[in-house]
Amino acid sequence: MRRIRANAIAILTVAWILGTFYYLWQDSKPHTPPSSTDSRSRGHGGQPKVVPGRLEIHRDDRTIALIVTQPPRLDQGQLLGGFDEKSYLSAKTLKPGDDPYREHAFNLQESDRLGSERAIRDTRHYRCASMNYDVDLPSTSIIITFHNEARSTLLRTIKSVLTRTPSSLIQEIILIDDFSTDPDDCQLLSRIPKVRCLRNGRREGLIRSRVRGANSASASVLTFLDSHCEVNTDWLQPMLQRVKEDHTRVVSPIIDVISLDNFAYLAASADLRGGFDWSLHFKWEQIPIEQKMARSDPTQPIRTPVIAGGIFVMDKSWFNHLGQYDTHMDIWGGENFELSFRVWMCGGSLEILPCSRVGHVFRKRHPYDFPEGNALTYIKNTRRAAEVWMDEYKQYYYQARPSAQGKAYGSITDRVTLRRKLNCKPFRWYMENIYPELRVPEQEAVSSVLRQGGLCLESKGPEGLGLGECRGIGGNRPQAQRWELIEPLIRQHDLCLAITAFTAGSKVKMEPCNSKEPRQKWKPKGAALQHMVSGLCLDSQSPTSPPVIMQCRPQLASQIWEPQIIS
Ligand code: LR7
Ligand code: MN
Repeated sequence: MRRIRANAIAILTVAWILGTFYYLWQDSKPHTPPSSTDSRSRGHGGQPKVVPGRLEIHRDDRTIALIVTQPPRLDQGQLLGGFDEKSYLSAKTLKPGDDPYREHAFNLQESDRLGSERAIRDTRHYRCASMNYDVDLPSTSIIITFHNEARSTLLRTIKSVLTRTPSSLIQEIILIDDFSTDPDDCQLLSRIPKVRCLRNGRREGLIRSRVRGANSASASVLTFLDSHCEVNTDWLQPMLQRVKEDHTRVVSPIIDVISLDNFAYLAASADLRGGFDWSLHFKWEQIPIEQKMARSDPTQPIRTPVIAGGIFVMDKSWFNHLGQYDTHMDIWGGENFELSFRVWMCGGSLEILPCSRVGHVFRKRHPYDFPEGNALTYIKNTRRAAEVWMDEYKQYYYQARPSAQGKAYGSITDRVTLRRKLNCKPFRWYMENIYPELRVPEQEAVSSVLRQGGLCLESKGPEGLGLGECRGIGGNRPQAQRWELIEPLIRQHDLCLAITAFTAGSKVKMEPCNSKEPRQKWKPKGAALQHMVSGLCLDSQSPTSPPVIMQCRPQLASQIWEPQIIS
């Protein structure tokens, strides 16, 4: 009896101990997150998504789900390898009494004070935080070109990338030192794991530097950054996702503002896109109102006519297929128009992704020299873009920037050949479909006579044309000798000068105006008038027979037409 009691007590004790252990074990076991209230931890298959480098703490009290995602605490040694951050930064500091803006056109003292890393506000729309991205996004080569960048801004750019990007997405960071004064600015940074440094043997400018970086990149996707940026939370995934889905998309983030005075990180408006005026001056502009109304989802991409140029992601083979950049552009400027026109006109698209945010220090002046001068370089680069891509619309560029006329811009044969080879659409298509908001300037009709020696071009009969003795003076000219020159048309009332065939010797006659009719398109070529499509020039032949088109010989008296403006 006693034995039985003792056994029972022993069994109960063991059961109690086991029960206690089971209870404690249950409590410490990780709980699965609830399925109904939160989707951010879910992948496509409904399984909880494993986000690399992220710690998720889930507390499930059956009614609410609290999920806290924290940036990974990265070990500095692991992050920076053999790179000695302190000595890199302290080797160059502002001397007391020095102007902190002099060298970099931003407040160097403030930048240095911030150090290599800092917390910044997540400036995205709150809905962006619950976006899902593929777990198998491609990795990317990040290309940063710089000329005499401040060490603190350059290092902050790199560290923000390393700390705010899942490391599996970074194939490498390629720095191109565009012949900065101190090679160590770049060289020392190559001790950081994944960072490579290429130094130019002479100053090339950002365009050729980026091409060099792209050529040495080993990933299938390229990511370009300026050398004074700070990337924000999840900046890269939205861009890689869009490019992965369609390799012809070229995507950029919303570019936040880092104050050049106090380095405050400020959110930029999410309603802007890239635009320009006819002088090829880049500007941010409001999304057209109809598009704004149609945007029900603030995380949707924004189509943009042009990109700012410095911060974008592009598939590497698409970049190569489209002809990289125009490497005859120097130092700075214009390449963003050239790339943007090319992408749109040759079958791709440009977008700004609101869920991607990158801060950039905007400056008011260039802190570096332009070997050929700032203005001449900008004119050369934009003139190349206009000559290759803008077709007849380039006249508005020249109208807005008269000083560009006659300035050297080198040979564009290669780029014109590229455009033909890629079978790109005309600029008119770009104007009508991508940037219809850009208005062409009001054409003021200029009335003039077209004089050749003592004779003037005049209309004769319903369609005929010939030369007649110049009659009348000032505004008092006969109607038959009064021409309105509205490029590309040469007009008299509603009739226009047109060729009859595209071959040399063809007659020229008058017919109802239509600015899209190729037979009616003319442009001045020196003192001659050239038919735009055939390339032949208006030739008076002889005073008695009607004018024809002939091989251009602008010195030839029968091809010289002096316009004299009449009131
Ligand atoms: O000779 C040079 N070599 C270089 O490597 C001159 C410059 N650079 C580097 C420079 O260190 C910097 O990293 O090129 C980059 C751009 O030069 P910035 O920062 O002096 O000029 P920016 O910020 O005004 O440049 C904007 O316009 C340029 C036109 O050529 C480029 O497209 C830049 O990439 C572009 N920057 C951005 O789009 C960031 C957002 C600013 C805006 C709008
Ligand atoms: Mn910049």
